[in-house]
Amino acid sequence: MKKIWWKEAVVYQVYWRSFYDSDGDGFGDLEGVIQKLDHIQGLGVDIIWLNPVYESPDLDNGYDISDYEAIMPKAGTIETWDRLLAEVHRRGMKLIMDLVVNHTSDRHPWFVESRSSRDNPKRDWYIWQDAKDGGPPNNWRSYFAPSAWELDAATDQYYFHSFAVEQPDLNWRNPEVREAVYGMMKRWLDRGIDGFRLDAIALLAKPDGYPDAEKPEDIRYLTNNPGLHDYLREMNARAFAGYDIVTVGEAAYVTPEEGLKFVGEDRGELDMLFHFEVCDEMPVWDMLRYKRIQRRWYEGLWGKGSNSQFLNNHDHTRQVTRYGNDGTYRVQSAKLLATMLHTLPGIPYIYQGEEIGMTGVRFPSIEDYNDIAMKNRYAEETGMGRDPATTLASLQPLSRDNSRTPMQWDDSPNAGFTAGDPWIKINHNYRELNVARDLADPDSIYAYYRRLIALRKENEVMTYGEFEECPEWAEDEHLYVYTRTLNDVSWLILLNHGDNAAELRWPERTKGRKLRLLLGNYPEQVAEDGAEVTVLRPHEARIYALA
Ligand code: ISL
Repeated sequence: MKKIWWKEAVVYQVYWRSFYDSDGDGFGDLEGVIQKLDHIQGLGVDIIWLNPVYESPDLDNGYDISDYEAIMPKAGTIETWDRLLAEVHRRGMKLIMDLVVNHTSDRHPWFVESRSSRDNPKRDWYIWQDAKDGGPPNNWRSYFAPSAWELDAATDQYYFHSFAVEQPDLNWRNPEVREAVYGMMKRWLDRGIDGFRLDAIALLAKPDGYPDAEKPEDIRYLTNNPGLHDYLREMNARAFAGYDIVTVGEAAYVTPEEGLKFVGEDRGELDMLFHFEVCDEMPVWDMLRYKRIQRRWYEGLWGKGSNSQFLNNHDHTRQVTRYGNDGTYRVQSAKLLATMLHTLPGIPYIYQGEEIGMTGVRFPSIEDYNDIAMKNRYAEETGMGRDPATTLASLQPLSRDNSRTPMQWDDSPNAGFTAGDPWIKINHNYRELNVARDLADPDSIYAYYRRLIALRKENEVMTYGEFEECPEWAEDEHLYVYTRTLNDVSWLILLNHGDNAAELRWPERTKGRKLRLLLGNYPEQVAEDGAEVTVLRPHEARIYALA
């Protein structure tokens, strides 16, 4: 069977504006990414996911595109971009581009035309509706604003936006829109990229007639609507066919069964899902519950469609802070979470900085924050009279800026990220938490990620192995214990997500078998011969080969 290259891959996400600033303007840039490719390649990763670099007013950090085929000047030029692609390929890695086709910037020429008059030829490229009862056409919220509708006084109609007012949704019902998007995609593919990460792709279809929502706060009505998969099948046929690429769809709120509609190998839609629940707070046991819910994918659907494994990205706060322990056990916790993500079925995604255990932040003032989602919510809530300090405190843990602070390269000023004034504050812990420090330590988080990724390259069981949970984990909700099996190779993974030691009865299936420790996140290992139980230390992870 012809191997599919991306199934055995590890992905590294580059949020370029916070990666490395080569010209001292305070923003990371494409030249900076080029200069730091050795760091990425040093991990052993295969694919780089580059967040949007297209021309944009940059209100949502590039997710408000005003020209799909020009590079944002603060990121660099198309010539720099071409050099980045060549350098990535020269190192044997692949580059996938983040692409936003659910909406554009309100300054995209398409929207400027569309809003200019009701009979403009591009009017129907966006979603316009008359007022209802003197107000918005329905009661929908958007992700970033109290209403998903904005009145355009000049033409006395409302336009629809799933996110910020400045991000009007394209009207995917319009074949002209679809054709324009497919043509643009093919021009990028013809430049030699290796695929796309498709932003908010589950939102392309909207409910017919735009009916009121029973619960406007429960924003799921914006996603997974009828017609979506018709668009994705057409996109695959019209844009992706014929290219040896990988397409990754970002989709919140999909169950494993729904997920298979996007990426089932017989569906002709996308290759891989980048899925998550958008929860206000998802403590570690909820995250474990979610990973266990995904079990239906691993046990029933795995092999029929591909999935990602991640816990943080540029939207979701640092995993060691949100789901682990970013204090006493930060190093063990970072390694534990990585062990889970790299041993569960799925393609692991590493978000820049995760490989050194970077943590979330708490800035003292709303002025220190950049995230439009957070700032809009802060304005909305304080505008309704909520105490500003209480509002700030409630929004800080989930601010997307938690994961957007600049990469911490070393303990020099600004963590070696910029010689200028950084666009967002550096995390204060950079002096003791940085790449240089990890590179000098054979037991660092970075070194552990290298060993994990090397294990994957040497052992197909991590990619293709059958997954089976060991019921013994249920003795403590912070435990997670499972096996991966491929032919005669069987691995046992033990994880303790708690701050306390946890006793685990050796799983039945280990009886009479030899255990060989392949990788653990504690230097010293305890003797295990013949014992009935083992004690997992706080945030301890172990990968055993069963002989
Ligand atoms: O993080 C979320 C809400 O706070 C998610 O709902 C997220 O905004 C949504 O799933 C889509 O995210 C993507 O599209 C957004 C952009 O702001 C995000 O950075 C991007 O990942 C609009 O383009």
